[in-house]
Amino acid sequence: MSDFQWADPLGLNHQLSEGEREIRDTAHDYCQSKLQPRVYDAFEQGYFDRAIMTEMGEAGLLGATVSRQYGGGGQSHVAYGLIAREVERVDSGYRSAMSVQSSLVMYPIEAYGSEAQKQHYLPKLASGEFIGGFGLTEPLAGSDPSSMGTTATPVDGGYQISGEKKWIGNSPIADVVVVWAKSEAHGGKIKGFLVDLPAEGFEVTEMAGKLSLRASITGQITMRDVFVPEDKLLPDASGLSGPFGCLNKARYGIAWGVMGAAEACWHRTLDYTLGRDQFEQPLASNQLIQKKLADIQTEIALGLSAALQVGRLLDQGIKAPEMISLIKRNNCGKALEIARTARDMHGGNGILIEYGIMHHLLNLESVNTYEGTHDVHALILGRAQTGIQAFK
Ligand code: TGC
Ligand code: FAD
Repeated sequence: MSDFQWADPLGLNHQLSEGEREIRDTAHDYCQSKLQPRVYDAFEQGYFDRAIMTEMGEAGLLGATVSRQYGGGGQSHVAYGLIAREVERVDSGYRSAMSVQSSLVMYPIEAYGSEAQKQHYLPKLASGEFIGGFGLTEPLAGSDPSSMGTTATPVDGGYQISGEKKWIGNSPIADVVVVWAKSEAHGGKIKGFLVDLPAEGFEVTEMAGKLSLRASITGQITMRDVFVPEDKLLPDASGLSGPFGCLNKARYGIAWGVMGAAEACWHRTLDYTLGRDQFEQPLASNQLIQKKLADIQTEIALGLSAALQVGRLLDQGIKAPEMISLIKRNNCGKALEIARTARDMHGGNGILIEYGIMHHLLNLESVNTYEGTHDVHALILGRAQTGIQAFK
């Protein structure tokens, strides 16, 4: 008898530790029982339920890799990836909220923060009592964050920050935003500042009109002379490697997450094509349909294996951002193609939200773009091969 399992063709399950399976199952149960029932309304109405963050905190899904000493999960990178996969199986917007909190807010505080900052923020972020945002992108600085215009000017007791940030996940409901700014007191180097909200001069407008990631909340920020005390500067981050260090973690999680969205599309499509007859036979009995199912299965199995491999290397302390670019780019691009194919295989029903495909397709357009676009990651990989910088 073959050990082959169609839903886990390369035996990912056998590669996981007992603890990793446990956190995966906890995440799966929470996501299917609590998130899945509310996602279609949330997507249609463009609504993020703030209670989700406290629920995720209670389930131990926030700050999975952050030390237990500060309220985090003390888990492996693989465990974090498994959580992302389960959350994104429901919706990329919910995974975004989790990723921003875990990788883009908790991680920099743990990696670059003072002891007092860690003790003050991390337990509250882990429980979901606090919500965090990460402000790097600006209206005029997207793929090229080095061209940011936001500045921090030294004043008595701290800094005054001025500038604009665009596309900042969680920011309209955030208690703290990690703002990246060029600091005059540090020779114009990029530094990270913890801005507690509300703050005078700090305005957030919820971005309207998104046809993607509608179940997450995104803001545009204007800062005019926002005072940030000295003890809110992240002491151990300097230059672009500060924000990029956070992006490494988030991009890695996304590589797992999008495979969850792709798996959801795959499983629904398999059920649909087995259950729907055309020309007096199930759609699934056609060679063209089976080929598409085999292609989807193959890409997901390869994408998950690659994510697992990178996760294990990260757990061993290997630092290779290019590896992360490779899996972020590949898995996002493949997940997007899979969602498009799955939508097509559902015929007209594929555009109806209750068939559970179209929101993934629309979401994955954003996921393919944020955290470094598909092409920007190609340029990172091209530079690593050729030694030639092709960005400019
Ligand atoms: P470059 O010259 O390559 O590097 C400047 C400095 O940064 C260091 N560095 C890294 N450090 C750690 N990890 C990485 N991945 C790093 N990449 C670069 C580098 O060593 C250097 O350090 P130093 O000390 O020598 O100064 O910088 P560049 O300006 O040429 O950058 C090029 C490029 C295109 C690779 C980069 O700018 C890039 O990745 N652009 C994409 C921007 C991006 O990803 N933005 C994400 C915004 S946040 C977001 O989208 C959140 S959505 C989350 C969600 O909802 O899930
Ligand atoms: P641009 O940089 O203007 O790129 C436009 C196009 O040009 C792309 O196809 C790109 O690949 C291409 N391009 C750019 N440069 C080159 C080049 N040198 N060579 C070839 N092609 C090039 N940012 C945050 O800081 N925090 C967040 O929480 C956050 N959340 C987000 C949530 C959503 C829903 C979205 C859509 C974005 C979010 N972002 C966030 C911003 C995101 O990271 C940027 O959108 C992304 O980095 C791309 O920047 P841009 O949109 O300005 O596109």
